[in-house]
Amino acid sequence: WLEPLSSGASWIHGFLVAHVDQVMGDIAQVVAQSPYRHLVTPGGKRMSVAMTNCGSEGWVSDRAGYRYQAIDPLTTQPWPAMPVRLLALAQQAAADSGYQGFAPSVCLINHYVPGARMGLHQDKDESNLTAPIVSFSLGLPATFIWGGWQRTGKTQRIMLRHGDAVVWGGEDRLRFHGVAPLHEGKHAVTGRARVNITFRQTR
Ligand code: MD3
Ligand code: FE
Repeated sequence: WLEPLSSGASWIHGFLVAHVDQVMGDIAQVVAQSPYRHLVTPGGKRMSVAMTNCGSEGWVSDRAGYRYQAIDPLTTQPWPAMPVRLLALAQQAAADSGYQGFAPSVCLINHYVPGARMGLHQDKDESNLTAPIVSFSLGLPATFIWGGWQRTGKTQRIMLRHGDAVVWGGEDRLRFHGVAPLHEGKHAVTGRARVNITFRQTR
């Protein structure tokens, strides 16, 4: 079911449940071609979350900064294409939340093991900040933290579970957000891990 979180954000509980095998298969194909890797922040810190991408561009970070680029720096080849069924699911989640015509070029895949976390940040590397971001969660549950438009201030927490989709657009697109350290656990589908997929339209 669809739960509005704010004026521009919706949480679709269990959106992926009927599609988990397909989505896990699509992710396995991407990871076989462009493996998960721990990126380094511009400040030189290794991120605890491992990442890869599919689509015509991917998000990368290194000492030079954060950016989107068409070539995977690890393989020096283009990122794997976005699987058509994954794209269709992302567009369905966006449309269900009131965002028609969502055309993501990027699918960023985040892999968390227990202890991995994502500090409070804004997603603002996209030149188009009017398109929403669609996120899919698989495997172990995680505490997602969302705040306001400044780093300091009140935050709210929701537990994102296996199969959930969240769509962030409108005024909520630039909220600060992060993920608390993943708790120890074992999930029937992902094992000792959480996978989060975000779909982004950069232009
Ligand atoms: C709220 N990922 O990759 S997804 C990220 O669970 C990221 O891996 C988290 O934040 C994860 O940048 C959260 C949910 C999400 C994604 C983008 C947002 C929430 C958002 C952009 C604006 C506001
Ligand atoms: Fe983010």
